[in-house]
Amino acid sequence: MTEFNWFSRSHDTPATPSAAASQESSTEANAEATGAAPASPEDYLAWAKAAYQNIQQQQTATGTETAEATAPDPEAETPASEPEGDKGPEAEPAPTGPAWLQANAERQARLAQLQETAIVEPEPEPAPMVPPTASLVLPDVDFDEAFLWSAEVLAGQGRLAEDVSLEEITWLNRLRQGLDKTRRGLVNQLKAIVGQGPLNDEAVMEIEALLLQADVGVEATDTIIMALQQRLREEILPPEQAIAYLKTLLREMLDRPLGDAHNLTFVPDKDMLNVWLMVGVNGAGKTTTIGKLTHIAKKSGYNCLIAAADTFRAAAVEQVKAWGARSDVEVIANPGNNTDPASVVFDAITAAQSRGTELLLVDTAGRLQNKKNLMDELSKVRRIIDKKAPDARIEALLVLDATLGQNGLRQAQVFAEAASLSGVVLTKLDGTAKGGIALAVVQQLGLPIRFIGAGEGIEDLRPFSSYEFVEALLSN
Ligand SMILES: Nc1nc2c(ncn2[C@@H]2O[C@H](COP(=O)(O)OP(=O)(O)OP(=O)(O)O)[C@@H](O)[C@H]2O)c(=O)[nH]1
Ligand SMILES: [Mg+2]
Repeated sequence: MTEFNWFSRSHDTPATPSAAASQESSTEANAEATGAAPASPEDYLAWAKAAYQNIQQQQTATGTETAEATAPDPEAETPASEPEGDKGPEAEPAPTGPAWLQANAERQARLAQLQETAIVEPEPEPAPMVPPTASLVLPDVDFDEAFLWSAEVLAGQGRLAEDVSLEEITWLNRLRQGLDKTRRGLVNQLKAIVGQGPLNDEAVMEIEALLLQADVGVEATDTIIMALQQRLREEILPPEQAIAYLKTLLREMLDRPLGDAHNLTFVPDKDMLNVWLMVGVNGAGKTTTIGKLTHIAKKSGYNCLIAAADTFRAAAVEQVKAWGARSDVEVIANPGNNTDPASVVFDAITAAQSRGTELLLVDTAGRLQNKKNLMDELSKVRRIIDKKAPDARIEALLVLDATLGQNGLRQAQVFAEAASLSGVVLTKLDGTAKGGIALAVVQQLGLPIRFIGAGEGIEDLRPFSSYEFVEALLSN
């Protein structure tokens, strides 16, 4: 099997022109309906069962290998045929026979075993040290409502049941959980309002309030309401259909900055240098995002390097080095106080060019957009990259803390000018964030969202998919 690319979330097709490849995979990842999507609820259920069975088998298979995912192994490359990547130490011996049938019995047995031990040995064991890679330990998966929901979202995008991993399922659940509060507030009330047919003034005001509360922002809210009004004037839609229309509308808005379906997925090109410059205000999640991106990139077979260009705080270099170590990726830093970040970037590009690095991630110091000297420093970093790596594919990503809501957006324009932004990473969607901020971002900044973070763990970052996001935001 070809290598699983976690950026495109598909298996790499070797020797395909990259433009065509990304076009194709993007259609698959984002299209609202593809030929392959199941047609009926029964088909969805069958799909979910097949995916579940497959995941159980994957887990059983990796359980038999000596699991060493938590110990850094500088020699080991993730095997190309193993899309799962890191696995927690699964101490259970592999059972024989179909995993699907055995899963429940096994879980019961394990539970009984645990209970037994608790009686025999009432003294609580000292809690084991949780290793920093604890989030890599994959939990047992239940065939429950959450699984079914995730399966439906993946199937709805035309994904193949045998291609789906537990990580994707758990990630979708986490995203949905993060948007839980927003969704509860939105869906039922929206349904109640739009289900009444053409929107009267009162209804418009109610929807407006709902969207503004969800951080959608004034501009995007206006756009949504106008479109909804227009549609509901043409035809009275039952609530379910009105919500379905709203979903399409939101997806279109989220994908609009991408233009004519061009470059829907954000995949670093192989066999050439890609430089990703991460910028944003203090504490937005730049360094953490770099750690998570490195993890995805390594798992997808990229040759990576990190530039520690946050020379503002000594601890910043240590922090990014710790992240690098977790994925076994080298960090180029310049020891010494107050070194020029641009010179670190220069050194890192030199190193990247001589080593055939494919993805160079540049960590920068957090800065406020109103600090002119710091913004000038950022412009200089960007200029150095453009000059020193003219043949590289350069992306500048603004890392935005989603919990800041509209306040977070004020910074963007200045960053856009200093760093020539090409996209946004939305972090902390697991917390108090209201998901509507994603719509405000694309509407007000005109920039596509490229990744979303929902947690502090190494696995808690995913390429943005408007389909998944809108489902997590609006489905029951
Ligand atoms: N809950 C949650 N916390 C996050 C997420 N991303 C980052 N964080 C946390 O946010 C805090 C700041 O993250 P950093 O990565 O250090 O932020 P930064 O932008 O590099 O900060 P500076 O270098 O100081 O500008 C840390 O405690 C992270 O663990 C996320 O998606 N969810
Ligand atoms: Mg940082």
